[in-house]
Amino acid sequence: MTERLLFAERALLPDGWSRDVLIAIGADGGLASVTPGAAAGAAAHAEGPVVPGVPNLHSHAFQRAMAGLAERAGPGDDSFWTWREVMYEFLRRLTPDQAGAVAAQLYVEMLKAGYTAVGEFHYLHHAPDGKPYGDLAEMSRQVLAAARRTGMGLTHLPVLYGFGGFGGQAAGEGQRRFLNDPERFLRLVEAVRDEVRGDPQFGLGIAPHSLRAVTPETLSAALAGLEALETGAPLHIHVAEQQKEVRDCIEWSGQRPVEWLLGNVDLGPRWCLVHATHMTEQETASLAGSGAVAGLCPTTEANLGDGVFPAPAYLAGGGAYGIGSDSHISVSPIEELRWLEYGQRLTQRRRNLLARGDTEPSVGAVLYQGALAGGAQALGRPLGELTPGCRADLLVLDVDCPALVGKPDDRLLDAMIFAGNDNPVRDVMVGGRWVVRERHHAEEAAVLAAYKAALAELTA
Ligand code: NGQ
Ligand code: ZN
Repeated sequence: MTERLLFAERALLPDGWSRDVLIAIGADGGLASVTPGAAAGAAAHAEGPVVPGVPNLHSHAFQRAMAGLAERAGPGDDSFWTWREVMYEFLRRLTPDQAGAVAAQLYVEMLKAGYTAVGEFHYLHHAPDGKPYGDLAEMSRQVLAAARRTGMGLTHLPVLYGFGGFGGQAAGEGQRRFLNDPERFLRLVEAVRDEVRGDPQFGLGIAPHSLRAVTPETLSAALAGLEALETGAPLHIHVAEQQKEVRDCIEWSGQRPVEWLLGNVDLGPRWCLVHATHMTEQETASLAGSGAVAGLCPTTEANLGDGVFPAPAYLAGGGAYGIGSDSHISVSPIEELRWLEYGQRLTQRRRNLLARGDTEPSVGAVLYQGALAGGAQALGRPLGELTPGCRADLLVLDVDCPALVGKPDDRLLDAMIFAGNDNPVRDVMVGGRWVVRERHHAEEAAVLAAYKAALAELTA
């Protein structure tokens, strides 16, 4: 087997920082061996500390192009729900080629920021009038092509979206591009499965959009149909993000959204509950114990005025979590992790809330390692660890980044997350391939030119 070798003077392994680590990369883009205390021999030298790349577990790629367009006060009170109207308006014209150009631009930005895999929660399926494209998977293929072009690892999560509110309410005009019944939805999933099958850069799962957008019947049909296509695939859903959503769910079912899921689906490690912002103590403890991942998107949750996730109780209960950039008003794992802790500091008026004083006092280490483990679980691919069998997805940090200068190994993650706004990521490898070198992506100029052309068309 052809192997390539990388030597890192410092590398973050599952049990902490190690010295003189020899990393062998297999021809399949996976890690063949990881050996601390080794000699460099003929291996290429990493120019700085090496850490695993971060999985981004929640993305709506097209929203990158509308970031910044919903920050003006409307005539009445602005909210998540008025933001959503701006988003629907933005989708009146977006074409498949434009969506592909936006996704490629986003993925270049993500890679440069240190995200090496993404979960694409994909609901923009049809033409503006709601008619399916000639190829049902047209929009999905745009996203897959953007990932291939940029070298991003991707778990595609086609979204089941059938209704406009709890209890099977009719969808509105702004939602026409998203709608499928379970039968057509499963045909789309099958088409995507056929395209990604056997490629270790890709994974496949499904995402019932929210309890607002499905009924218990369509949810069951999709879950049953998926099992026939792809056993054990990840399952994602938006849940309990807004208080109005919680009230509407109670009115419909007598239960809160997370409570409903706990009682009505087999909530275990395959599930990723995105946001899960509004939970009682009981829901928080039960979700933490279920083995499911909480998909946290702190910058989007702040931007949309969602609320603050009960992270201390959830982590104390052993809950798994990962991070997502969701609406892409920020594309930075550092900013997501920083705000996960800062939301707690601001509301509780204390510090270092997400560290574990007894076992891991470093807030940065808890946040980063947690996001790696939960992100990998939610994306259903072997990610997030510098361990044989995992993908060779890694970042080389820049030793000249002022925030990192002079910091001992056990403070590096703290400094990276809490001590600056310069991007500390120098080089990025995904699936054994360097996609960012010295802060540049080989395709960045061409991808940006296509993005500019797409936005010029959109705003013309
Ligand atoms: C979405 N985004 O599907 O893009 C949602 C908003 C909705 C976030 N929840 C729309 N952040 O939930 O209906
Ligand atoms: Zn979302």
